[in-house]
Amino acid sequence: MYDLIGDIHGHARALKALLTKMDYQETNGVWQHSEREVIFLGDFVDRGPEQIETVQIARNMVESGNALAVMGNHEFNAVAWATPDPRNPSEYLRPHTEKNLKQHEAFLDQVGEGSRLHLSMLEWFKSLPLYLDLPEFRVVHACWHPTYLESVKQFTDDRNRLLPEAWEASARKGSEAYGAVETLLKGLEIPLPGDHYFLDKEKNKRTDVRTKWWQTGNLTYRDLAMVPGSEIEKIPHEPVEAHILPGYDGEKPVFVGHYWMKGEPAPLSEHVACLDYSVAGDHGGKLCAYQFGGERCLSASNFVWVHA
Ligand SMILES: [Mn+2]
Repeated sequence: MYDLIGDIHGHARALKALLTKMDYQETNGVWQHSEREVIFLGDFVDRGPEQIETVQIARNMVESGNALAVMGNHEFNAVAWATPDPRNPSEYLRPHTEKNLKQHEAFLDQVGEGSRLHLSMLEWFKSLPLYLDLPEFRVVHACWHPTYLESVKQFTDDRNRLLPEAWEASARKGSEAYGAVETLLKGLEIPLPGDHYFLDKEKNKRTDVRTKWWQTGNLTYRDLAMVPGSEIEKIPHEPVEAHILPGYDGEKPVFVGHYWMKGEPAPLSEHVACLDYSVAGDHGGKLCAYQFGGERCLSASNFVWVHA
């Protein structure tokens, strides 16, 4: 059986505490459990103080068969940051803007930009699948979206890993690959009607909102928007057309990270759970796991966490 772990963002101390709490032990440099395996939901890097150790713990577990992992948007961005743009040789697939540098600087400092360790970590990031569809549940960093999952197949191999030749298109705004990867790893964003906008965590002005994509029924923009609490009043109560959200079929549970949740961990619905509880947040969040025991309906009592 599996223990699923949410976004770590360089908080190796919290990761070790959480593994210990779930009875994993470090033996010969690898954290392991005699009966259980971990599934990491991505976002190992950026923000936190021990990013190298975090990647090493997760990678050792994956490479020794003690864990599986999917790619987070921060791993995708790390690869795109370091990959020259074939169309503009002096540029990179992820532009080296002030804003992007600020988001990635802690990792680059800790790993040493261009070092052997850096290149080795990028190789591992590239090897991570975009999603897992296991017999009993599904895993994706941000959004399980049937249309985009279908369209991403032409850009991935038989283990759901982005093909080497698909990275360029995946980073090129407007392409089919970009739309698919963006939705799976960053969630389903929709434009606000009229000239509405809000400010994100970094105080950047945004005209697209992240959605609670798993919801169904008659919803307004405010119902489905995932924005900082102080901004919610800026989102209008105008109805959203029903076809915009994919909903979720509930065939089996799906686990995601990505959404910087707060408060007491609990499932989002019977079949959907987010395990990102903001361990790297400014006000000290939690690193959260879900101990899966084969259940069809997710239970709040299976969440485990440690404080940052
Ligand atoms: Mn994320």
